[in-house]
Amino acid sequence: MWRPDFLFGVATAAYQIEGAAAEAGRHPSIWDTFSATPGKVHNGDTGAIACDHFHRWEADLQQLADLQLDAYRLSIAWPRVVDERGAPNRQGLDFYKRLLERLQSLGIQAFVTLYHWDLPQCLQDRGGWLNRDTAQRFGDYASLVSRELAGLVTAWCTLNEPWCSAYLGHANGHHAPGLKNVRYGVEAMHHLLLGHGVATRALRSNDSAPVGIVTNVNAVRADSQRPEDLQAARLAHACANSWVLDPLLLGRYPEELRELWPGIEAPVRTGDMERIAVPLDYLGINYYFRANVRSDGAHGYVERMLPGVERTQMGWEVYPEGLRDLLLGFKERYPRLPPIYITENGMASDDRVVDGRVEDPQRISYLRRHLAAVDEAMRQGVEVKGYFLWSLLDNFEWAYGYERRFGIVHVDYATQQRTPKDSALALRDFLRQRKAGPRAG
Ligand code: IFM
Repeated sequence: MWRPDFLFGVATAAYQIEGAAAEAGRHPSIWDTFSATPGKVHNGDTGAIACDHFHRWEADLQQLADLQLDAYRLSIAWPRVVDERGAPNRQGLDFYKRLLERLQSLGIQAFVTLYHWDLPQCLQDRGGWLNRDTAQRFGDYASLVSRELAGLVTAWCTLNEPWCSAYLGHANGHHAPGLKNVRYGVEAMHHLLLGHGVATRALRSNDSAPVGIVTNVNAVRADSQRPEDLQAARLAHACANSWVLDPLLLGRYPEELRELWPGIEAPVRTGDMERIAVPLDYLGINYYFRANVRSDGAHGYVERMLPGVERTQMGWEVYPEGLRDLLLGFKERYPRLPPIYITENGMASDDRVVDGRVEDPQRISYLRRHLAAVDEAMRQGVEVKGYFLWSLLDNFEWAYGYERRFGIVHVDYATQQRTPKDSALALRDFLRQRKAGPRAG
């Protein structure tokens, strides 16, 4: 059922696993500041140690090989490779160089994200993503790492989930830097997307690896067939999906944003939209759940939890068909849709080690059902080239700290002991079979 060149991988992000927050010249990011602020992260957790991957990376990469994975999606920590004056930090660059060389020698393809939310605090002090200049600084950073790491990367990704950086970080304050103003969210989004355009050009001038961007998408359900709830669902879809995809693939922001946030406009200057809509070599799609929405009685929408549906530890509805439907919808809406990778999909559960084993049957079933949804979309003509499970390891789940466990490998944070969960073993067996022969997978 899966073409031999279809990639199966897992994903992680620097701040969520590396730890070593103040080692080897790394300086603080907005997430160090935010997580150290009382009340921002569950239990006061921070990424200071996380999975200690900075010191344990060799064993963690061996784990990827043991699980028979084709590819690994990781991110580079900007404040680890560039110092506070913008100069290269050799120790940080060497860390990633060694890591990528090891992946290459293991035969594992590297998908490298430049920005998975850890903006250097020193740039935040100058306005962060509200300052247009940050897009240029992002381009400088992209230029440096692509010069240094050229030839070691299978595919570059500029930004991970700009929606989360913009909205959760600047409009509702749930994420770093913790600002709460929709106008800021709209401005930050524009500068993030501009940064994507600037970085894409820099990456392409130094390396021939494909360049893309990763966006999170949600399926949306209207709570009823009442016109106001249907309208609410239309606005929710525009906010969750089209806000990022329209500028990238159509070169304009969706009209619905004006209905949702009257009087708020992105700070677009001449030439910006052309830069943002630079052709992509691939699009990364992160999918987790469906949201059920109804009218808020004004011009917005609110979420109402649907009763009686399957949920994960995050409280997110499990709805695999949503992934298929979104992919088919994107194919229809965007004539310039590039090939797609599912760059994240997975679930959190309250996993525990019992007698050396972690049973996580819901995750195995989740994985199977979402892969079936991807397969269906492919059969109906969507070009999907790979699937990355979130995540290799249990890790720092942002505002939820370490309580939510997304890994297929369990981490005991007191001892840093890793235990592959049943889902990891099931995936390994599936991939082993697939590699064994054409009739197997
Ligand atoms: O942990 C995050 C990841 O950093 C970005 N995408 C969603 C995941 C689960 O919430």
